[in-house]
Amino acid sequence: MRILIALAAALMVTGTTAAQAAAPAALAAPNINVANVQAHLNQFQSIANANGGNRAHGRPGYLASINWVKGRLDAAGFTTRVQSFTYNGATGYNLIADYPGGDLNNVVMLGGHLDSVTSGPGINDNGTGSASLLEVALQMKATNFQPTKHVRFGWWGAEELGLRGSTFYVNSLSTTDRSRIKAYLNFDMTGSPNPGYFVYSASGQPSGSLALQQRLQAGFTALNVQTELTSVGGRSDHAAFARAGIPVGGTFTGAEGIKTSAQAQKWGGTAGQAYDRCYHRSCDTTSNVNATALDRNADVIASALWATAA
Ligand code: DPN
Ligand code: ZN
Repeated sequence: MRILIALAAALMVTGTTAAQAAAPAALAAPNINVANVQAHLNQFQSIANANGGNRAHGRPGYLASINWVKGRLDAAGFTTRVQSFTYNGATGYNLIADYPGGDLNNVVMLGGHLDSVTSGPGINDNGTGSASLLEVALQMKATNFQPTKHVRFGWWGAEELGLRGSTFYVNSLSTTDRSRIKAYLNFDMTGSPNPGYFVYSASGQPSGSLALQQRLQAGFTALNVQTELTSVGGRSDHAAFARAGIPVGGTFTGAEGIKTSAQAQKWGGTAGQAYDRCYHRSCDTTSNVNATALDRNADVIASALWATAA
């Protein structure tokens, strides 16, 4: 909603009437209801609780997570596919979900990893990105979004063991199919409890996209949130796409890094403390999520998708 309000306000400042503003506003991304994202996080927590406390590669909580997300997407009319791979003697899974329609030669892809480490349920890392992507996907259908481009989502396995699932997916594509993917947006940790608002830097990695970086920055600007650029390098699944020459972007609220006092001034939270003190620990539960950061990032995911795929 805040993005819509900002858009309407901007139009009114330039003298556009409310009636005239209705048409462009209708093309704007929906506000993502953070309560829905939190409900998905509760599901991931329940899955971990029922499966030895984690959702890690090769453990039953991982496949249960895949099956649950798949069920929600199937019910919404997505075309889903589970891609299996083997790593470390265990079967891993990627979930690929295609939104029907759009130009198959112009694919916009969004993704994040669904696996946790073995030491905990992985709710901020990366239940948050996974749940936000799921809710954005469901809202495409709920709002009957009909983008020009084809939209595909990926939930990756075994990221925590070295980007295994996303790398397997990219390697599985033909050269032609790879070239059809015009953008890949990655979301890994978007609700850190002492959050920063970081956008992947286009210059900090191979094939980082300035257009995607600026689109994500614009999403935060519309919410009146200041951002910093970050070079996430090879630390998450965008790296597999970047290495294949696909333009990438993403957002991140921080892991083990320490919030500076300048950052606490502009973002609130606690200087001198990690963005996520429970990073890769058993305490990365549903209590380890900042709802405001989760909400803002989910809205930015939607705004970037609507702008990129429309
Ligand atoms: N790769 C993330 C993890 O799963 O541990 C942490 C991370 C995400 C670091 C994004 C930097 C940027
Ligand atoms: Zn992660």
